[in-house]
Amino acid sequence: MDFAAEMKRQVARVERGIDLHVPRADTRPARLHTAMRYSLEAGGKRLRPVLVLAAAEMFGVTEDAALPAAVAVECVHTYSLIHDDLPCMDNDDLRRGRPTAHKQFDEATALLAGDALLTHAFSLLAISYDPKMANRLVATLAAAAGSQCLVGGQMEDLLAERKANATAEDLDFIHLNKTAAIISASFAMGGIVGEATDEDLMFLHEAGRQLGLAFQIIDDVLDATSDSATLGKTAGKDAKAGKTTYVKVHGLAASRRVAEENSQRARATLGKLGRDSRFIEALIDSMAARTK
Ligand code: GRG
Repeated sequence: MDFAAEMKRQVARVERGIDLHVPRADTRPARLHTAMRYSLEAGGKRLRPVLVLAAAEMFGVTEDAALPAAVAVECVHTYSLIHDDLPCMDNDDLRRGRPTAHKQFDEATALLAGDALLTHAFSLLAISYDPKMANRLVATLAAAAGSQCLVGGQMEDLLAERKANATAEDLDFIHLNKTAAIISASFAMGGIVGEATDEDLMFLHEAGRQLGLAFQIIDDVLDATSDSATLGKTAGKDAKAGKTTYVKVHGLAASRRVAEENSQRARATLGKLGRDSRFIEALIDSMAARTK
């Protein structure tokens, strides 16, 4: 398998899906829809939607049945980035190599664009699948995006910034909820579209948690070792903000080791499905070796 070619194909599918399933920029109010598309179309690695498509393909879904689910996940992810960049949160001005949404437009427009992307994700699931499948997809994505996962992880992250003695356990909680939950939901949503068994969904969730942890640890390593031009977002922010990161708590070498261990665990968990997981395994390797 040619991993680079396959990744390119999957990313192109995601981008076509975004174009197809998100209102056009000139839909009234055009400023809002332009802002939604501005952030969505800025690129990014498209990891989460590609995981949805690739997981669905493992279960025999080769046509575009999983595309609305993939776009829904990317809408939720993009909303979280827009809100995270706002002055009341991380106050950042660079994202995906472009000015952040509130810099390009204004704070109120960025806030509304994030709100609208979040809502659109669930609308897309509800209208694109039969009621039973839609229900399972909505429940899975809502759980991962809600107060006990993404939003809760973000809350704990903000709280940890204010306390001097955030622990390794606090950090694991933040990583598992802020980052790994949506990655885990991406795998599971692909499995749901592919009508995976409950046992297989459990393996998909588990592999997603393991990949999510590895991904966030690498993110911490890159923040400490790379530069803004390469990352397309501000580098060195964590140390500057005195943030408790994996690198701060465990050091660079141990962080890299734990990331590698979690990547290997994710590959082993996927192996339990007994399906062709070569593309996803190569994707896991490429995420472990990524430079942005
Ligand atoms: C505001 C509810 C709310 C949540 C914000 C996503 C997030 C939570 C914060 C962004 C900052 C951050 C380091 C989050 C951890 C997850 C992460 C590494 C996000 C960036 O994902 P990538 O690298 O981004 O896949 P691209 O742009 O490539 O899609």
